[in-house]
Order: sequence, then structure tokens, then C-alpha cells
Amino acid sequence: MKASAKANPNFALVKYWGKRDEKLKLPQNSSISLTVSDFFTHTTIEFSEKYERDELVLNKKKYLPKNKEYENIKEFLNQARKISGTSLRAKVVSKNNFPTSAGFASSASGFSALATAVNQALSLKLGKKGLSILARMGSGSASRSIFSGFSEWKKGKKKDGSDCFAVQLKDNNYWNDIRIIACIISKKKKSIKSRKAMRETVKTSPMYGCWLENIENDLEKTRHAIEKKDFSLLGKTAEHNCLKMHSLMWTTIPPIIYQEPKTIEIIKKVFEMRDNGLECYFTMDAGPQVKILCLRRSVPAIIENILGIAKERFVLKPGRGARVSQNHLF
Ligand code: 2P0
Repeated sequence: MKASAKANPNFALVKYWGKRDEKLKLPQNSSISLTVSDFFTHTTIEFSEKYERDELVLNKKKYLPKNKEYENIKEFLNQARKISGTSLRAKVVSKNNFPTSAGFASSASGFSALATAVNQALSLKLGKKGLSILARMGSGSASRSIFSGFSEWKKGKKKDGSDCFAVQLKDNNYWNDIRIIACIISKKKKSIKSRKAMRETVKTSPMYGCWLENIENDLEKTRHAIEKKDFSLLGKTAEHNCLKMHSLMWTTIPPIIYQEPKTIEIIKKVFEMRDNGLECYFTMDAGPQVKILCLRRSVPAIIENILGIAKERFVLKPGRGARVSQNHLF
């Protein structure tokens, strides 16, 4: 009853921001993302009678009951125990090879890896759809990291969330030339977690209705851009969607502003590069980091342009979906 899994984060091109059900993590809108290469979470879980309560070690740090991360994971394991009919407690050890909680979607890779490991350890026999639903119950965006490459998380209509899961649009080999340059602006933990931030936004931003009215248009354009490999349409739509999401945050009461001065510097640099004929677009999530979307041929010139602003950068490609690993962490 021990298993390990690895999963990569995904970056949303059309964002998820706001829930219709907090407990089941059902979103207000569908979203589309790209699972990326290189960054991953590696997780091992063991269910056994030898554990009196769930044990959790994340990035070498032990977490105890009453801590938020601990309770989140315990709640997730309770859902899995319910499906399998076991009452066994578990030990979970997990680590990321990238900065945690700074806007690099660590909860997406984290819960996607955990769902995959739990499926294996408890022999739940869930297929991709079931895994996506299980991962979603840990963290909404994790539903998308089950899949490689481009995926769409369908918001569904049902109250029980049974029609709310991600589907693969195109795998990681489909569009080899796409690159995301992930720029690290700050490694500080974020000021407000996305879960709370999106709740506040839905409650207080006067722009929220407008976000929902326009989202289908962004989804349609993005699906079309992926299908036609139309990079300009993909980038323009993703950048605009990101700005709309952050406008929601800025107009939340009190405002939620994840950007740091260097975030804005990179955004302006992206505009400047585009004006100079170097095609690239940006997207940002719940943190100060900026992800620059571009095609492979533009990477060296873009790096040259941002050298002085973002000291640490990672050039990522479309990446793999969640997978079982034979390598155990304990
Ligand atoms: C996304 N984000 O689509 C959006 C864009 C951040 C900005 O999904 O409460 O960790 O666990 O469902 O998935 C981050 O939120 O939130 C997120 P929960 P999650 O990628």
C-alpha cells in the first residue's frame, strides 16, 4: 500500500478564478492550461496500520494537525478513504524541485501527484477522468495537471461535481515549438493564498459578472489557436485573459495586488520586445512571477532582453502528465 508519483505544474492560458462550490472545488468557469516540463512534485504515500494518524512531510518540513496544509491534505485523504472504504492512516512525503507557493502552481502538481499516488496505493483503479476529479478535490487547478500538454478543465453543471474534470486537448508532443520562460521575481511566500483571494474576489469585485460574460469567448479563441497552432492568437488571448483576472483582483475589496515593481518592468519589456518585432506575450498567476510565452526561435533574444530584470529564469516546454514512479521517497 505504498506508491509514488510525479506530476508537473500547469500554467493557465484561460484562468480559473472563483468557485461555485468551495468544498468540492467546483469552478465558476472552465479554464485551459499548458502542463510544463522540468518542474515537478515527487510524492510517496503509504497507508498502513503502523500510522496512528496521518503524517505529512513537505519539502523536508514536518506538518502537524491544525496546520492548514496538514488539514487540507487530511481532508483530501479522507475523500480517498471514502472511495476505497479504508480507514487506514497514511504517511505522505512530498517535494518540489521548484519554489513552492510563489505562483508556480505547486498545488496543481502537488495534488495531481498525490491523487496519482493514492490511486496506485489504494488500487482505486481510477482512469484519467476519475483521477482528474480526485485531484480537483485537493486543488482545482490540479485537475489539469493529470494531463500532458494542453488541457481544458470543464466547469460542469452538476452539484456533485461528477461532470467537472479536465480533458486533454493536445499532448506534449503536439506543439514542440512553444516555450514558457518562467521568470522568478521573488521567492517570498505569497501575501494571500489563491483560495482566499478568489473567494474575496467573487464576493466583492464589481467586475466579476463581466469576467464570466467574456470567458466563453476566450476559451473558444484559445481552443481554436491551439487547433490551428496560431501562436499570435494564443498569446494575445492568454495575455488579455490574465490582465482581466488581475483586474478582478485589483478591484477586490480590499485589493489583491501580487505584482512587484519588477513584475511591471518585465511586462513593459514584453510590450517593448513586441514593438520591436520579437513576438512574445506574458501571463501571471497568483504571485509576482511572470511567465513569457514565446516560440523556440525567440528564446535567446528574449533572455538577452530580460537579463537585467529577472536574475533567475527557466525555459519550459510542454510537459508530461502525472505518472506513477517506482522511486520511493521513504
Ligand atoms: C489557474 N490559479 O487557473 C488560476 C490562475 C491561480 C491564478 O488555479 O482553491 O490552487 O486549491 O482550487 O487551484 C490557483 O488556485 O486553488 C489557480 P484551489 P488553486 O491556474
